[in-house]
Parts: sequence; C-alpha cells; structure tokens
Amino acid sequence: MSETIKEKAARKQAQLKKQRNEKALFGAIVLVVLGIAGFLLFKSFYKPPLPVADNVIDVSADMSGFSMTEIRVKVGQPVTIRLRSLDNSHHTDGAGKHQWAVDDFNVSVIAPAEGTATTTFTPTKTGTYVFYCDICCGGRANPSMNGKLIVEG
Ligand SMILES: [Cu+2]
Repeated sequence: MSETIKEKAARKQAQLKKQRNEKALFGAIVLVVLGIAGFLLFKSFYKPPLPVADNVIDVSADMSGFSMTEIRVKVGQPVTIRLRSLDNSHHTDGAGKHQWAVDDFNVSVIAPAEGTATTTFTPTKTGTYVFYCDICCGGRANPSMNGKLIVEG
C-alpha cells in the first residue's frame, strides 16, 4: 500500500517536472517569436535620420524677422538649413511657428514654437533668390520675414 503511494508520488513528481519543462520551452518559444516580431517592427518603422549636408546653416526666426537676411551658398553643393523658432506657442500669429522657404528650389521647412527643423537641398542654379516665412505677420508680404539666398558659382 505504502509502495503504491510512493510510486504515485514519483509519477506525480515526474509529471510536474515534465510540465515545468514544457512551460519553459513554451516561454522560450514565445520570447523568440516576440524577439523576431519586435525586430521586424523596428525594421519597418525605423526611419534613418534625415541626411545632413556638410554645410549646415543655422537660421533663427522670431516675430521681428530672420537672424540673417542674406545667405550665401555654392551651386551644386548640398546645404542644410537648420531653422529655429525663438517664439513660444502663445503667439497668436502662427502659434510661434516660422517657415523658411525658397520657391525656386522647392524648399520649405517649418520650425515649431521654440524648436528647430531642418531641410537639406542642393541649389541647382546660380543667382539671387528670395527666402521667406509665410506664416506670421502678414505672411511673405512682411518685409522683415524674408531675405536673400545668393547662390554662387
Ligand atoms: Cu515667421
């Protein structure tokens, strides 16, 4: 009688051990699957940072205008404009955002209130072009919110 109980206990023990092993295996498989899923998700959602040219020009803007009214660049050489807005979001006019745009090169970047945004482009022709902000203070008609982009050969 006592032998049967012992055997029963041993069988039960073996069963438990088997269950534990199966649980561990299942856990390992779940981890592997989650790892692969995570990797694939990361791969499909990860966007490499925007390209930045060797030539980075920092421009800041607030309600009184751009920090520079003349920017000189070389034709055919990529340039990154890093635009910073110095205004906070409480501004009723444009909520503190400012833009830097040049129609001739199809370039436009908008910096959020008290933040920066960059755009990289390559000027393809020499000449003098207008950059402007069309968000605040009456838009691009405002004489203070524009300047000259001079592309040199
Ligand atoms: Cu502006």
